Amino acid sequence: MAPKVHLLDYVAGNVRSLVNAIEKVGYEVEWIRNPDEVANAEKLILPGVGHFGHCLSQLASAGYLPAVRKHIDAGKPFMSICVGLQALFSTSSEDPDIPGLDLIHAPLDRFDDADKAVPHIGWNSADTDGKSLYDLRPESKYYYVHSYKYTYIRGELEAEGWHVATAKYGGEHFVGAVARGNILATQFHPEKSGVAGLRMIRSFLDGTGAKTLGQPLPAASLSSSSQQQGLTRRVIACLDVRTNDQGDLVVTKGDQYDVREKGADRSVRNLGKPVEMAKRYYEQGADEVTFLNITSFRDCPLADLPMLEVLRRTSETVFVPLTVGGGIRDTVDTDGTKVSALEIATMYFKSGADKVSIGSDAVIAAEEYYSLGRKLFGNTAIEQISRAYGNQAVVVSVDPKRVYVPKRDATRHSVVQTKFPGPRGEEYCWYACTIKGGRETRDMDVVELARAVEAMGAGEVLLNCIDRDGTNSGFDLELVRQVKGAVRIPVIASSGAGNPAHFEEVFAQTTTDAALGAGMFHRGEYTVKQVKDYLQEKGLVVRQFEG
Ligand code: 1PR
Repeated sequence: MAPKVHLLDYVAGNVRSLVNAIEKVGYEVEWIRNPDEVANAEKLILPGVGHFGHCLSQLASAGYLPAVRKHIDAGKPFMSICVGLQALFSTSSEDPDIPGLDLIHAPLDRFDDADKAVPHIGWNSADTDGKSLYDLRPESKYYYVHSYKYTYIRGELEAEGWHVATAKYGGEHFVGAVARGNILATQFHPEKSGVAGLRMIRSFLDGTGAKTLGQPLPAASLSSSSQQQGLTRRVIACLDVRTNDQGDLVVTKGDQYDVREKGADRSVRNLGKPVEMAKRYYEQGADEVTFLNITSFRDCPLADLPMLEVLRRTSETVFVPLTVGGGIRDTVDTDGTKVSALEIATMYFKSGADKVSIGSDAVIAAEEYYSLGRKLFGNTAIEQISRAYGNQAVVVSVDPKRVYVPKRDATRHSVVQTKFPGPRGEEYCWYACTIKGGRETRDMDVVELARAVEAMGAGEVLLNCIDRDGTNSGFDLELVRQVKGAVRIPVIASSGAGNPAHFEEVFAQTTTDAALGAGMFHRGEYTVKQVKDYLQEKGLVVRQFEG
């Protein structure tokens, strides 16, 4: 029988990937569902879900805090992740009235978003300054997603006996992991950090990490490290999924959102099976995998069990973040039961998703937001899901289309002066939001939408472009610049990637936070690794797959 590790079940969360990672390294998870059971645990893990106040108030109100302290004081192995690391501090400016565990007598604050996107999302280093810390390696990268942090001041935590791993984001140097005695806490998600993260989890569970804590790393491992420090350029593989005419769930890919073959039969293009393709892209080094259920608006998502199964199976073998989109909105099930967007998102999270992506419903919510004088009532899907799972768990997928105008003031919308004039030579365009996979165009531009969803608590924008989708002609840089100029949350450039140089171009010529490709990967024209190699040759920092 596999050895056991106990996980604290204090809030319904997206912890399936953590369970999968623990099982992958050969351990069995046993849940702790009330404070009395903490005493049964030898090794205890506190997963971090939601925000600081939510995590700590849930722990406190369920009566867990004394039991957790007792476990730690008894010297038994204890690991906490993400907001779980933050819980060790005294307070956070995120929820100033809620006290932390105060094992580290210091307050957390928010990243400065004046010069960079916040949340900090992506793969970054965990630099241990040449010392052993639970098998963290100088050449490896780890997946972070957070807005609050503790600024690293050399020697300060060390004076209290902590061993520290750090990372840099923009000009800020922050704490990525801490360890002391029986305690290990990571700001990044080891369960989402590929092989590097699994290695760390194993070293916690088998006890080697605690034994070797603070020992000097072998000189060879330091000198062999060619990896540059800092946040890497994030490359995402996207799988548009739908049922084909034979009823099978397939990965498809459109040209300007038309996914049917151009020949006489007009069947849905079938490019492969979602679970296998996701695994292939993970092994090529994809930093994230996104599934978009592109015909969800026709079906009730609750009846859409195959997509949940795709997530369950993918999350068993793919240890990078998984996003799922399609049909996330308040809805009515086939039997007449009302189901909220939050309940649908919860089903996806429980099946292994780390983020959900909202398309059509975000546009409708933004229209209401403006019609009600930019007031929020807490009832939109974005607000509800981000409150429960954190902003970083909510992506808004935008499907804009160019609308050309002859002059800057010919419309009330935010325009760009374009290098690619319209059919009548128009030099300006604005980007109109669409819903239902581009089938309906609304009187809302991308700037309005992006600002509204940021106000509602979205953590990221997945910026597609119907004009460029499937064209292999490169990303729409004008669109990316316009949206990046409008919001502080990260933006993922999407649509049009046809070769590795297009990725380099969008990273070099815009401030995009990530770039996404679909067709060029599905058709086998290039691998994700080829994109990464190309970016690396051009001097950009990337993460390569660790086998
Ligand atoms: O509106 O919340 O139900 O979500 C539906 C989701 O499905 C939205 O995120 C929407 O973007 C997506 N979607 C709907 N119809 C289509 C379609 O193609 N007919 N696909 C569709 C969106 C665009 C990207 C694509 C990039 C890169 N696909 O996901 O992967 O354009 O492609 P490329 O690199 O080959 O150019 P809701």
